[in-house]
Order: sequence, then C-alpha cells, then structure tokens
Amino acid sequence: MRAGYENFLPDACWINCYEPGARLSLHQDKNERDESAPIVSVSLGLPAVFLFGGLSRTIRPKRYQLVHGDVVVWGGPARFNFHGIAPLLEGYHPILGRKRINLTFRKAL
Ligand code: MD6
Ligand code: FE
Repeated sequence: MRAGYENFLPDACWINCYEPGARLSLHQDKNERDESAPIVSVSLGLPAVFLFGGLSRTIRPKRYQLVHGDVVVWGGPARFNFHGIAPLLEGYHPILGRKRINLTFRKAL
C-alpha cells in the first residue's frame, strides 16, 4: 500500500490510546519538518469517527467511520487540514476490549 507516496519512509510513530468518551479536538499536525511527507494513520480496536476538515478551522469537517485495520493517509494539499476524532462510543472490541489504539507514522526529522 503506497497511496501515491512511493518514497515515504517514516522515522516516528505516535501512539494514542482512547477509551470510550475520549476525543481528539480539531488540530493540524505541524511538528514535522518535512512538509512533503504524508501522515499515515492506522486504527485498531474500537471504531471511531474521524473528522476531516480543511485548512481553516471554520470549514465543517466531513465524518468518516474508521474500524479496526483502517488506514488513512493525508498529504500534499491536504497535509495541514484540520482533523480530529469525535468522542468514542462505548463498545467492546474482541482483541482490544474497551480501547482504540491509533498509530500515526510520520517523517518528523
Ligand atoms: C486518529 N490522530 O487518532 C488521528 N495527531 O485517528 C491524530 O490526528 C493525531 O494520534 C497528532 C498526534 C497524535 C495523533
Ligand atoms: Fe493529528
């Protein structure tokens, strides 16, 4: 799976763990030095609603349901779009129980 980024070689992985009720407010990922590299996000465990907006916080985000194993890639003109996670609903995943784990692979240096 290359998603159009043949040379993407991440050097960092953020790991976030969510429990029901947890959310991630709309934000831009701006800590990486290489702006040409995408963000590659892997979702595991409980489902979540991924909010994906535009370059301004005022653009109403679209909502995408993510389930265990989904991978989202954003880069190019969408690299700095605001995004977040809606409050997680209560649930139980057969492998991870009451948790969602998200891995984001990045080129940070
Ligand atoms: C997600 N995560 O959990 C999206 N951003 O699906 C993020 O947008 C994120 O997990 C910055 C730092 C850590 C993250
Ligand atoms: Fe982010």
